[in-house]
Amino acid sequence: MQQKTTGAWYSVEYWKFQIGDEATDKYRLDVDGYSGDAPDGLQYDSGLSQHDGMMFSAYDNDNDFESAGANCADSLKGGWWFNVQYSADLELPVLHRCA
Ligand SMILES: [Ca+2]
Ligand SMILES: [Ca+2]
Repeated sequence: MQQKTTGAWYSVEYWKFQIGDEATDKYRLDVDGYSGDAPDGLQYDSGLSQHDGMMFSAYDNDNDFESAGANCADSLKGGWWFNVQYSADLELPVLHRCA
């Protein structure tokens, strides 16, 4: 990935990157391992920003863990393996409010 402000390139490699099926697993993300010079945005922490193990959410398919009922994919205008209130992406450490 390329950082917008500096133009510098960074990379990340996972030794496991697996997506579950739609019918029974809602495209659940399973990543393991990490190496590279970009932040590990998918396994950022073990709490609210953890994407590993999450199901995929879209604007019309709320599979996140946000308990108040908000749909992270709808409020943030994009599909992702959202967790609870905050969400990291591959360009971490930017954190987004979900609801
Ligand atoms: Ca995993
Ligand atoms: Ca939700």
